[in-house]
This record gives sequence, C-alpha cells and structure tokens, in this order.
Amino acid sequence: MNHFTKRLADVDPDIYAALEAETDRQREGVELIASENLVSLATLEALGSAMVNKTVEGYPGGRYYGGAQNADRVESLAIERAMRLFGASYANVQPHSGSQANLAVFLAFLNPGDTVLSMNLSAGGHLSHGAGPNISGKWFDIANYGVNGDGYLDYDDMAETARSRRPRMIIAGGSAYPRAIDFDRFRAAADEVGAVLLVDMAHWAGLVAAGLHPDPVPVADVVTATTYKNLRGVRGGFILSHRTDLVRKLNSAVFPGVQGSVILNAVAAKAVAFHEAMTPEFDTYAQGVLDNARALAATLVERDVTVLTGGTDTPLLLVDLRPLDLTGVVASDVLESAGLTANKNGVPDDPESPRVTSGLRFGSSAGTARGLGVDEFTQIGHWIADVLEATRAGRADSVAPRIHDDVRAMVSRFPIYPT
Ligand code: DSN
Repeated sequence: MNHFTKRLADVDPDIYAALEAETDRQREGVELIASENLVSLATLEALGSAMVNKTVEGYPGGRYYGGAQNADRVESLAIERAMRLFGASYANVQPHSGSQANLAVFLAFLNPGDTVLSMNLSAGGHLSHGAGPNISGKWFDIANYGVNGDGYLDYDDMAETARSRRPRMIIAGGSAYPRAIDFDRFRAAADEVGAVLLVDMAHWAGLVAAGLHPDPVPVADVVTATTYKNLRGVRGGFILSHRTDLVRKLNSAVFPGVQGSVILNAVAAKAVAFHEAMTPEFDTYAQGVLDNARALAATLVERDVTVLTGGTDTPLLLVDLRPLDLTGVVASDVLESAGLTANKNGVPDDPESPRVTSGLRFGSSAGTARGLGVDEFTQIGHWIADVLEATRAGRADSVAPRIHDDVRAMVSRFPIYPT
C-alpha cells in the first residue's frame, strides 16, 4: 500500500523541498541562536520512528491505553537516565516544551492571583516566567528583579523584593542572562518568605550535566529545562527535583494537569539525548561550548562591541548595540545575509520594542556541535564585528556577501548529516 512505501519527496514535493532547503541552510551557515543546536542522527531516527503512532496517557505502569509495553520501556529509560544524569530523585520527561514544564510547575504550587518573583524579561528572564502576554503574566501577580548597572543579577534587590512582596514562588534562570547564578542566595530568599524555588536551567542544562556550571538540582525545590538547547537533543521539556515528596504533585500537574497524551517519539529522542549526555564525548563538547562562547565574547570585546558583563559563564552572550547606533532587527538581518544566524534580543532598559530591540543574543551550542573550536569562534567574532561596522558605514551590501562566502568555506570543513 502506497501509504507505507511512498517517500516524502513523491507524496509532498513542496514540503520535501522546504525540508531539504532547511538542511542546506543549516549546512551552509553558522547557527548562533542560543536556543538552537544540531541533534545527532540517532536523535533524528528516534523522532522519525513508528513510536509516533502510539497513544498513551498516564505514566509507565499506569497507562490509560493498552499496548504500552514499549512506550513504558522508552519512557522509563528516559526517566532513569534524566535522574542519573542530573543526580535527581524525580524526573518527568513528558512536557512538550520548557514553557509547558513551567506551566505544570505553576499548576502544582500556585493558585491564580498568587505572587511570583522572577527575572524581568528585559534583564534576561523568560516569557513563561510572568511576561504580560503569557498565561503566567495574566494569571499571576508578577514581581520582578533585574540586573545592576554592570549587567549582573541584583541579588539584594531580589531578596528585598521577596521580603516586600512575599511571593509563593521565586524563579531563577531565564533566556538571556549570561552569568552563573548563585542558587544559595535564591534559596535563602525563598526560605525567608516560605516560597517555592523553581530554577529554569534551559539554557545551560548541558553545562550542568557536564559539571561545568553550578548545579541547581540539590538546591531548588524544582528544576525545569529543555533538551533542545545546550543539551543538544530533541525539542522538548522536562522537570527534575531532589524532593521525592513532590512526585505525585508534579506528575499530576503535567498529566492530567496541563497535558494529555505523551509525544512518545519525542520522549524516545529525549532518552537518546540523556544517553548521549552521559558520555565522555559530551563532556568534551560542553567544555567546547563554554570555551567557544568565551572566545566569541573576548573577540567582540576586543573589537569594541559591548558585551553585557564583558563575558559569559554559559553558552550564551548578549550584545548591546546602542553604542553602535544599531538596532537588533537591522543587525540580525544583515548578519543573516552573511551566513551568521543570531536573534535580536532586548537588553536591560531597552528603549526599543521587542520587535526591534537594541541587542543581539549569540550562543555557541550549535556551532560547537558541528566541531567549530576556539579558532573558528574567534574568526566568527571578527566577522560579526566586520558586519556591524559595515552596517554602520552603509557598506553591508558589499561586505555581507563576501563574508558569507568565507562562512561557507569554513563550515564546509565541518559537515553535518550524510548527504
Ligand atoms: N526560550 C526561547 C529562547 O531562549 O530562545 C525559545 O527556546
């Protein structure tokens, strides 16, 4: 029957062409978006398996559908591996994304109207931590902490705001804060007011796994993360805790609280990501991510580009374009035409709207996954600085294509996926 034998190229040439073009785009450019990575072929196989057909609800050993033996095996392995990788007593691998994981944690601990203290979005926080348009911002009373003039998290302000607003939950972590976070300061602030401490480690979970970043698991009540950023795996979320007393509360918050059936092929791919992250190769990769992010930051600083806090402890760094009189939207568009893909990003006290912004966010996770090292990331830093200079001088149209040729020549030495 054709349904089981005809290939995508024949069934749907339009979608096939777009997917091929996307693989080529990834092949021929340097991916610097901090939330992206390049997964292994093994991960792609797990995602494309027949497990996509299986429907289950509930948890291994307690499903609401039959024929779940292989699903149970896959999910149990994913749970065991996540717990082992991060030294946690509890793992839930079902959240479809980091935002879903956060929503489940809110459901477990909060009622609508409760106060939550989180990092301001413009200081590097995340949409799902209480931004106005997000369900978290609409349903909860959000208090924010931010960063000092030097770009570092203002712990005194965080603790003082906790005292005055008495939140039921404090969130540490975000999506654009480049420095390691002092989780003990957060624990102390949470304990002082009896708040639950949630750490969202989505952007540096891989560094935590490799022991290259402070570990929030023993300190926080709950930790959320994604597998698809620095962990180099499939798009999806997960939840960890060292507290065994939270198992029922957190499990029922994910299902049936905020999700129904499990995306089992994604859970299989998460298991693969956890498996890969337990190898010595991954430790080497994670060290490379950190070294490369620091090399990129150092090069930009050397070229007089303003890097917030002057560097990074994570895979990401944030550039303030205001001293260059450029906006994030303009700079990211020109960089893309040079084969360097990054995202526009707000910076603290940004006068521009989120669609424009005054900043750029860069990440080293994807470039490192294809084998780029410190020499290449230093070169990338120079290319970025060249593009920004050319944009200011009105010469982007001639400079960007030339750099794109150089980018293509460099990445051709670091191939991805069989052709
Ligand atoms: N959390 C968003 C980001 O940091 O880009 C999407 O994963």
